[in-house]
Amino acid sequence: MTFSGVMWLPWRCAPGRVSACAVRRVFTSALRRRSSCSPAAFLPEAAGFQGVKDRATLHEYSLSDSQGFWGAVARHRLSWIRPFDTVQDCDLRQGRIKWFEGGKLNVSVNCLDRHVHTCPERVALIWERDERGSEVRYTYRELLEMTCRLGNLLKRHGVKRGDCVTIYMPTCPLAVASMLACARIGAAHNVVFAGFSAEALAERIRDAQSSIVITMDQGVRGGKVVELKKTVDAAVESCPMVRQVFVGLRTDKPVAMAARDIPMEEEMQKEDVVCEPAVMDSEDVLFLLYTSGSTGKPKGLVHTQAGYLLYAALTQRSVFSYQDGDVFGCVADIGWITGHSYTVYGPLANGGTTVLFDSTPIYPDPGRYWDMVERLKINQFYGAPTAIRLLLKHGDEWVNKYDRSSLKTLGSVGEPINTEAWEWYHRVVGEGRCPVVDTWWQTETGGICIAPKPSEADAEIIPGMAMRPFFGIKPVLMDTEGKTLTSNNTSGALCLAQPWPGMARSIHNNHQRFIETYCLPYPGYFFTGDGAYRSEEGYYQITGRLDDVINVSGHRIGTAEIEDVVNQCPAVAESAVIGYSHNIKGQGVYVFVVLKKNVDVQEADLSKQLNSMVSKNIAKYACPDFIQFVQRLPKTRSGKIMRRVLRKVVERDLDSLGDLSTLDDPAVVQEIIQGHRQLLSK
Ligand code: 7RM
Repeated sequence: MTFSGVMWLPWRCAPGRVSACAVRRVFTSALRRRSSCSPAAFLPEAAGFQGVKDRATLHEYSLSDSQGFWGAVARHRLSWIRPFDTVQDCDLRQGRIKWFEGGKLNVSVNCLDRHVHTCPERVALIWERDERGSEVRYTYRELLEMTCRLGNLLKRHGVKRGDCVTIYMPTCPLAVASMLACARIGAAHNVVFAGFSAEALAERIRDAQSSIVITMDQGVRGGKVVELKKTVDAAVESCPMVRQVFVGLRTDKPVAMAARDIPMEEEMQKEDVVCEPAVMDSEDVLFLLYTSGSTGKPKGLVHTQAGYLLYAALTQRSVFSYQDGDVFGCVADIGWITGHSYTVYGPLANGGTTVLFDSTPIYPDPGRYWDMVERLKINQFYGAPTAIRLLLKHGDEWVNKYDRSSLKTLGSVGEPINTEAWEWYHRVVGEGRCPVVDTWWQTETGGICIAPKPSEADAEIIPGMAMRPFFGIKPVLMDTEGKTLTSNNTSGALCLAQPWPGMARSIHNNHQRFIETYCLPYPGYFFTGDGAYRSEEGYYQITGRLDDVINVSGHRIGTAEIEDVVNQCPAVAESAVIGYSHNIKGQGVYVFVVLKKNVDVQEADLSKQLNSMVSKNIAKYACPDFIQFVQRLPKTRSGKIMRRVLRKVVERDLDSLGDLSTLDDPAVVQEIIQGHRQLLSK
């Protein structure tokens, strides 16, 4: 596919949008031709849908006959042990979400066995290790064998259907096998990003009530050793329910092994290569995945078997135009939902070849991604805007050094992609010939909900816009009163009006919080927490979070989580954390701190201490970029911190501080502005 005919069009800014007011539109050369794409090109099973002629009517059909649509797709795409009786039984008002009830299946069979039957020697995984040029390939046969041995080992150590296994590992084949082994024996997994601290890991182990942890001796990332086993040791000290820790090997350095620790590879060798798959109900739990919300406590979102897998598989194939034989390169860590859906479950359910990227974009140099694209002949590359912005700054030569002719589609995820980064990705990385798909979705949605594709080959793609809802997705914008905004060229709170199979079912141990967070704000709709703009043409652009969640380098973090840690410091009276625009990370962390009276500390020492507290209690990425000590915070007379004022100060948007009349003492604003200027001039 080739893009040509680039032109500029005026851009109508949504209120509050910061991005450029002009945007380029990219048309394909085929624009002037009429599309010859049939819906069967997007979805072979659509051939049976009466009267469906193109993508738009297929999308309408998926909404108007949701049962017919998802029923056909589920029968066509998944291997069932027993067919389902009903397609869906959902009521968003009550937080009841059930898909494909009565159906029985096993997710690992769908991801492995059925491909082993047809093409056992096809490569399932390419592990792109930190050491450049040392990639390792695993066929479907080998991955199934590893999964079965591990499944048997877990069973031998008492793991049962319904148990939850915590996985604290880097992105590697053993981690994928661990996820699939859980699925095989009917246990749920809880993958915790291996960059999280011992405290954060412990909190997630306890909340998930996990008695088993799987980890590695050490990780290797960017040439540096990451002490995974040591971190697990520290974490399980405060997790009395942990019975066993399975330890895989990555480096040669021996690590201390206690009585509860089990050397994984050694023990796996003793196990049988056949492991009977558990017969699971569609709505049994497949995994928990913790994500940040607007309170200090992360929430364990619950995803179930059939609907999740179906949605991940369908979106992976159609949003990226993935075809059999392609090499899919999603560089997300398996600790995030993107790694779950587009490194593991989507590609494997489709019998694809998926890359496990276990390094950084700039190790050993900023050519790493493109060197990998050349070496592994990657056809679809899926990454985060923060990395694209970083590489853009390093210059085109790092890209041009390598042959990227294998690339067909480029994807972006995790945060808004600014026009400059989009253009560079499209023009330099993709040589202007690969569609760039800006994909919007969340841990909660399970898979991509809004993306430029699938669409007719000649359909336009607008830079920095997710644009089109996926099949079965009905976005609506709401005003502050909770009324639906029906016109175009409008902004509002983004809700999804119909349930879809990939959506999260609950928050672990707290269904009430699930209902309150997602179902109650706009009764009858799923509230995403994001704001969006709908253009004149009806395309969607995500404008950012509406709650106190910020996005640092594509990592979601609640400001309240950081505040909770900062407030634990004995010298701190109170604090407020604000996200501000950062030209590489997307957002940076800015902390306002009020000290207790009569404490005698050096601000510089305290800053260091607060930094290490955040790193120890959460993760390095959550560390403050700026800490400003203030006498007091701007508060309303009822005592609420006016974050809006703090946000305006750090964004240096002093002309629009807004109504300050409800402030208890408006003089505080000048104090804060002064302090902010001083901090920046240091
Ligand atoms: C997949 C993932 C979800 C939040 C979401 C948004 C933001 C994600 C985009 C985006 C603008 C995008 N899951 N977000 N994708 N914002 N454009 N294409 O990131 O649960 O970790 O984060 O990320 O705010 O609500 S997540």
